[in-house]
Amino acid sequence: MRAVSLIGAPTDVGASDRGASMGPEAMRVAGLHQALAQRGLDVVDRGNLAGPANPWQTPSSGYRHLREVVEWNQRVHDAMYAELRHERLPILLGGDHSLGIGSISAVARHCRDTGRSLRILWLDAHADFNTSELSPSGNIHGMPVACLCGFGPSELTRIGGAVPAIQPQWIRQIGIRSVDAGEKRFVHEQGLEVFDMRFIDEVGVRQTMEMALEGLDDRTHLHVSFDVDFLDPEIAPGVGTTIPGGPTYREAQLCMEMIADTGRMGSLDVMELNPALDVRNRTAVLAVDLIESLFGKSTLMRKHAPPR
Ligand SMILES: [Mn+2]
Repeated sequence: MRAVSLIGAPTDVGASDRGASMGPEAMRVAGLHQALAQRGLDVVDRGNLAGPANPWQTPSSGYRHLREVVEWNQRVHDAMYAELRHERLPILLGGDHSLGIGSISAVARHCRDTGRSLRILWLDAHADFNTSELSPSGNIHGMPVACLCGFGPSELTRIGGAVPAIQPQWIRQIGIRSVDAGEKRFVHEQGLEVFDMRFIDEVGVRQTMEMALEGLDDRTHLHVSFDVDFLDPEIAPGVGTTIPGGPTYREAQLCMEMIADTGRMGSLDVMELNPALDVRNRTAVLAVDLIESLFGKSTLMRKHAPPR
């Protein structure tokens, strides 16, 4: 797909900190549109979706701001689905990661419509596989993967028209380094494929990505859900929940370039960028740089592939 649509979802209703609502504008200020247009893509910026304000309440029955999160996700679902139907590659500019529910349920619906299989790369410091029983906080940005797999309030699990929206085997989680105890058990129980930071430390990004991308074919839709907190906080301070020990700049670039090499990416989320915590927009600039790599920008100067 050479046609790309930017969709801003300026909200932090699912987050534990305020500020991810400013993420879409920060990426625009960092030059996302121009950077993609320079890659020869047909880029349209659909502007920002509108939705309820953040009421900043405490959780009720295990969820914080459930009504608002549902409404935002419904709008994200509709917007993503519309772009996919028009054979455009949607880029969701978050916004907190709870919006992955609307985004990925739309992608899954599109795959059902078109008879494709779906592979999801979840680049994140966290597994985001909490449920209201497991989550101490009730913040729904810690729950999107569980909701997509059918574990969560029905208002959220049914957004894409099928419950569950996805199967755990379709997901590859990469860069994980912070998982709650109960969540960890649940991740194992459901058989999620997790390439955590220790795995990356031991085998390196190259082999990790080869494994995560194994088995794609020309009927596979590849969705990338990129939580900016995936990156090491040294290079990406502008996120709500920084966890040390993430991928370096070069490691992140290699991840993105290897995804680009597959030629299969059909949709993308860029989530949890928080300009209120950033330093002179550097995390947004970095996010744009990495998105360019996802679309094939590379410094490749070599004649031969490196030995295996
Ligand atoms: Mn996340």
